[in-house]
Amino acid sequence: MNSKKPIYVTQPYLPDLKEFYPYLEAIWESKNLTNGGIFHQQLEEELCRHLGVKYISLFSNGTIALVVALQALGIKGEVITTPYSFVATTNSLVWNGISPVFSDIEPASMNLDPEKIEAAISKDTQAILPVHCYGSPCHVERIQEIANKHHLKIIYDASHAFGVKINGQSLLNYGDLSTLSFHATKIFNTFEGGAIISHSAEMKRRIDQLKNFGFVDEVTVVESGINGKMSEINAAFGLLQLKHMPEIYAERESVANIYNEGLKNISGIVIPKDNLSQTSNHSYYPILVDKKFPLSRDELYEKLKSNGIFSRRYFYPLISEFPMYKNIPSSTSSNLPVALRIASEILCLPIYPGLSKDDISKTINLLKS
Ligand code: T4K
Repeated sequence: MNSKKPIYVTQPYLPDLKEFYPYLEAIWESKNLTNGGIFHQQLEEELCRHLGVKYISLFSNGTIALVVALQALGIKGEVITTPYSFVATTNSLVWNGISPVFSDIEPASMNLDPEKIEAAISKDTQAILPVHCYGSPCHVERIQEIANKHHLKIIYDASHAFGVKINGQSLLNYGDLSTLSFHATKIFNTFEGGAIISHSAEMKRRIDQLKNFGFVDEVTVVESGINGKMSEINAAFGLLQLKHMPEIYAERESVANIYNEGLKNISGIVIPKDNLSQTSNHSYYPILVDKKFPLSRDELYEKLKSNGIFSRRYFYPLISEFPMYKNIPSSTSSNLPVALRIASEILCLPIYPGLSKDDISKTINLLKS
């Protein structure tokens, strides 16, 4: 029952190593290591089918995918975004010389509150960069209405939203572009990796040029691109991982169901509604530790840690509290009261395929005792 091995917030899904050998042999045989090889092409095709999207461009990580998505749409000026995310979301703006403008989140989804976006729009605003935090869908239709009204682009940071469906289709089909992260800690991983989902062949072509230094052919470079290419070894691992997605989704769902049941009547522990949703990909298991709980969120975090359970405070501190962002006008606490409260109450519990029932019970029991 009391296993000594540490329990992390996540562990990557790794298929049997033997299953990977044939892919490695094929790479050794072809000597094609990168630059859009066969596994890269195959993974793009299979991901389009798996996710239900038209065009995907693979990247070496999710951060460079965000940086390139903003470049591809030619965004400048100001972009409205959430302070409640991993810091890469805002960093990608700054790497494009764009000024981030933080807008508050709403408590239920922990995503940008659409009703607060319009107040943040200025004459310099060119786009909105929301995050489907924990894979929980943003209010995509309302955000689209606002964007249409003010002629703004929308780029969704969908790093957590692999495989999430809404209104019978992929969540990734909303907005002008969506980006994914395939980092080791994500539900679908290629060790490191990422992607941009686009909706036209022309946009995909532009994105593919941008991630390949701006090359269109052997001797022609049409813009100042970057190197954001995914290698063959990462793409091959993605192909193998994709075969295992049914069991990955199922195992995550069963962990979430055990938590949902075990935590439902603990005073002071709030289970966000997306944890209970049939359409969640269960990429994270966030809970809120409110004032009714006998311990503060940080005390609970420490208690779990001293028992070998490494939960995480995703996302505390807010991005707007980091030194490089805390002095921008929209970072004031009066502008972000909901995000500040959620950041002070959030705790992400361990969830991953292979997490044993004993380890889940150990976590639940520590929250109950
Ligand atoms: N946008 C959003 C909304 C994101 O969440 C992220 C990434 C991005 C953009 C950028 O995408 P990438 O450029 O990363 O593709 C982790 C990840 O490094 C980061 O990818 C992720 N978000 C963020 C939410 O979490 P840390 O600093 O918490 O990672 P780390 O190394 O502490 O790992 C957490 C736990 O996972 C470890 O305690 C053990 C386990 N782990 C981790 C790694 C790396 C493993 O078992 N094996 C591993 O290889 O940031």
